[in-house]
Amino acid sequence: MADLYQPKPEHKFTFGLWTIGNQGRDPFGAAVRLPLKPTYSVKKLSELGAYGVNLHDNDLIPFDASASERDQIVKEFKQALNDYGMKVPMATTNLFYHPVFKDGAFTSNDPKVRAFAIQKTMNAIDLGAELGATIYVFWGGREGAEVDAAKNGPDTIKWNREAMNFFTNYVKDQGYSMRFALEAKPNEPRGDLYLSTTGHMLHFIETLDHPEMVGVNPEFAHETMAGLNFLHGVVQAYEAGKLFHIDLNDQKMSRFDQDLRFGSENIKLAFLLVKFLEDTGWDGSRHFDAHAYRTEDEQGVWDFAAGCMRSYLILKEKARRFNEDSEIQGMLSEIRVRDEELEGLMSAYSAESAKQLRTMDFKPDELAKKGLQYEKLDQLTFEILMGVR
Ligand code: GLT
Ligand code: MN
Ligand code: MN
Repeated sequence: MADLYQPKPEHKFTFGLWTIGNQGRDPFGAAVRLPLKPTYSVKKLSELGAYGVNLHDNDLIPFDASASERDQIVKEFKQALNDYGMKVPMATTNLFYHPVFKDGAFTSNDPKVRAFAIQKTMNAIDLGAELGATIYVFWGGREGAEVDAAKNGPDTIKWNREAMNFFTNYVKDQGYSMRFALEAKPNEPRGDLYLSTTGHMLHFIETLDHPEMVGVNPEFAHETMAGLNFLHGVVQAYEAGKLFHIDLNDQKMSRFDQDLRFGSENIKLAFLLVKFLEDTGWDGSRHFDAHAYRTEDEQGVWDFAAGCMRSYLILKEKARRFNEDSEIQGMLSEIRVRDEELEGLMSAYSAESAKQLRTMDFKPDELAKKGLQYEKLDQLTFEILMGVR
């Protein structure tokens, strides 16, 4: 029997160059691993069964590279993509590392810094388009504050909006087929970040010139840091037609951004997420935005990458079992009660439906007596996950 859990390109697993390239630096300690050459990462990830890699401009091209150095690097990288059959479905801009962005990029108080951020992003969009990326992520790592008195709050929203409008129009002008995915985070590296959750982003998008070009890139760790249920954010984005990309990883609640291996902490939520993506036929990348523990050497990095993909496939197989479990499905059809007549009345207001609803006797005390069997459903879910079912 073929190994069900062997990742293949058709599964659309992707990694950021910055994820496997993470050298294990943290605020208290230096790098523990050597940098990886992007072309080498492409080769290694393709051997593990990945579909592609995603990148920031500076994951590939050093900040201060000359035009000819840039062209040479891009040429070699494209050759590696071609040699190993790997794609670059998503690209993004590093607007957080260089000290010039210490007070933000698009929301810096200094118009020169904001203009430089726009210039840098146009170049990075060109790079993404050249590599074939159709999704462009915006994560505003430095768009935030420690001292709120320093900025006129509404300006930060307006500057962010103007930047997004600038880029959607730029992409249209260039004729690129590219859509944007906005990624929220509540804090870190700034004390507080603006547009801090997927929910904030979903509203912000509706205020843009071309909202149809812009969706979200929810990240498991970031919503969890905010104390939120990641699945709920993903579901809301999906229902709004705004789930353009997804950052899979794991995270303990109320901690710094841990970016843990997918499935390593909250197994049940990871399962429900995989089940949701698979049940809805998500056809985008399964992108892992995580990194190996600081304890690891290079082999540990590849163990980490293989683990993310294998865990996803294991959870996908569990989702199949859940969907084919007749006891569970029987319970679900009882739990998810349907009533065509009532649902018709509630689905749209009319004077007539209001009148009818007013005259009905719902017997709330009777309704309240019904047990819902969620204890049993949750136990059966656990048993599926533990492999005893
Ligand atoms: C950075 C951040 C991630 C973002 C990446 C895209 S960079 O590693 O922690 O969550 O998705 O800018
Ligand atoms: Mn992310
Ligand atoms: Mn993160």
